[in-house]
Amino acid sequence: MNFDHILKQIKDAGFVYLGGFYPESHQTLALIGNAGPQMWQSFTTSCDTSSTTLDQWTETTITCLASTINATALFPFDTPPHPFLTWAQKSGETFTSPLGLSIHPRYGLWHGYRAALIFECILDLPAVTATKSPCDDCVEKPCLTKCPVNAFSLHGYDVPGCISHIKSGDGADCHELGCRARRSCPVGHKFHYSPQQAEFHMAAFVKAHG
Ligand code: B12
Ligand code: SF4
Ligand code: SF4
Repeated sequence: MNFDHILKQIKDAGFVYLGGFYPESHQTLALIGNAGPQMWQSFTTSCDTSSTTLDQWTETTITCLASTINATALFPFDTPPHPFLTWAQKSGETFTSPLGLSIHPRYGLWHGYRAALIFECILDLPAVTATKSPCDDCVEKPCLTKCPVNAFSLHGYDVPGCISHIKSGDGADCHELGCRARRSCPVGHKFHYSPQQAEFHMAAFVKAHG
């Protein structure tokens, strides 16, 4: 099957291609996810978001997509977790940012993985977008200084500190517009999540880990 045809099916379903590689000599793995408003629009217009979670919608939508292109889908919310960020690094399409999140040369930190599609054949994957990380030329690294509670440090990511800030009155900014450290990154500005999408992800994060 031609990969351009697969890319079109991925796009028509509201997702973007985020990189790929060959895990075995007869296998292709393609990462797909959200960047830009399309996935959020598809999700919010195609189901009742008060009774269907984003993960439920993702599983239904991508399982259907996978069956039309002869792929098997693995999800970031499967347990135990698949190493999506290690796969992202292997693809060469994205890089590890100082925050731990992956950074894409075009979308910046504003992308998430929704599935890995496994094909039992070798497909001609698109060439990688860039060979070096945007972080290499970012002298000031604002992402490391803009968190109001210094949740990102050499000791890793302070999840309880982050969550208690988001839940406090002072954390309304992070809660309503998304992580301030992430928003300070100059790459991929036009792909920032809308306030509705940012608040949705933050509320889900606090509910799951708070
Ligand atoms: C557990 C988990 C968390 C945990 C721990 C993260 C961690 N230290 O690894 C917690 C709850 C803290 C977390 C938080 C967030 N997460 Co999270 N998380 C996961 C999950 C479900 C599993 C990760 C895992 O254990 N993998 C197994 C290990 C063995 O493999 P690996 O992932 O390849 O290992 C790499 C990571 O651990 C990474 N890493 C190391 N330190 C950190 C720190 C952070 C903050 C992150 C995100 C990664 C990271 O380095 C390893 C080598 O590359 C993944 C989905 C997935 N299946 O990958 C999402 C995932 C990593 N999370 C993601 C996101 C977006 C977030 C949040 C931004 C959520 C939000 N608010 O929207 C926050 C980050 C902070 C913030 N202030 O907003 C995205 C990252 C997308 C991207 N562009 O990189 C993922 C891939 C989910 C997705 N659907 O895209 N997350
Ligand atoms: S602010 Fe700079 S160092 Fe931080 S993620 Fe963005 S480009 Fe990378
Ligand atoms: S959400 Fe807010 S408190 Fe949490 S890491 Fe980001 S900037 Fe810091």
